Amino acid sequence: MSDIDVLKPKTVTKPKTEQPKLYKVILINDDYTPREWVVQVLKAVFRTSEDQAYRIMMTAHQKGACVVATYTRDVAESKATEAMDMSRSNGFPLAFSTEPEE
Ligand code: TYC
Repeated sequence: MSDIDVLKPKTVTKPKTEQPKLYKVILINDDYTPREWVVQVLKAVFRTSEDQAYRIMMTAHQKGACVVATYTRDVAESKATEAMDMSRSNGFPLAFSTEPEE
């Protein structure tokens, strides 16, 4: 056995698994959806408290849009779709978009 073999490390370090990219779900303001409906949808789909939902809704109302939360791509897209489908079924044009985090 050469000296080199004796010095070989006995453990192999596995490369760390990459963190999945996160996507923001963004609530978009409009002039038609009632504030109460926005709050209900945020609570039901995004599991926010009443307080958080009210603040997110008011931020979108005043600034035009507000980040609701971040998720993996599939979860972000399905929550945005679920929230919009619920709103359409009830006659409201409430919109959400998704975009990757920087
Ligand atoms: N602007 C709406 C109203 O005055 C309420 C609202 C808030 C709608 C936030 C959408 O993302 C929204 N009735």
